[in-house]
Amino acid sequence: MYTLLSYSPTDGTCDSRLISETTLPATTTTEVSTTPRTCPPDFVTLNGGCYKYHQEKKTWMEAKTTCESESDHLVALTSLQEQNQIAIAIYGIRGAGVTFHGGGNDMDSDGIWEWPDGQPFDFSYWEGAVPTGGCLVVPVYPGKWTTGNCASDMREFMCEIDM
Ligand SMILES: [Ca+2]
Repeated sequence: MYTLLSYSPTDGTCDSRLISETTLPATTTTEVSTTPRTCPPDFVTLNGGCYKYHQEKKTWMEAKTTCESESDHLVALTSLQEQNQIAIAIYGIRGAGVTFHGGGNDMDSDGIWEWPDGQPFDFSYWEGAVPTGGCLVVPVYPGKWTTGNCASDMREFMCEIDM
């Protein structure tokens, strides 16, 4: 016997039921789709990427865990276009003065910034010199990036699914 769990992020319900081994298919097939992936219903599509903004505040470390459980990672803003699209979108939702966690961090080596999806950190939008230590703080448009404490600063955050 197996327990089948299904969780619905839209209404928060969780359904579990036992299914018998005999109901499982004897063989599985993998279908290769030629149509583009689509974003899950609670994510928004922007320029080919999938994003979900969380207005509840968490530490960067907690936000990282949340994003990894429901998507790929905390948002990685790897171009000026992506940075501005996201910052303008959040300004539209939350208004001026809001900051949120982005995925950039230099935990492995102080001053060497990395994105959680492994993309090169060759675009940046720092307010001033490249900072040392901390986790990326993204302000709504048109603000520039700063850093905050990864373990204690509570902020809203954005998750991203790579497409
Ligand atoms: Ca990205």
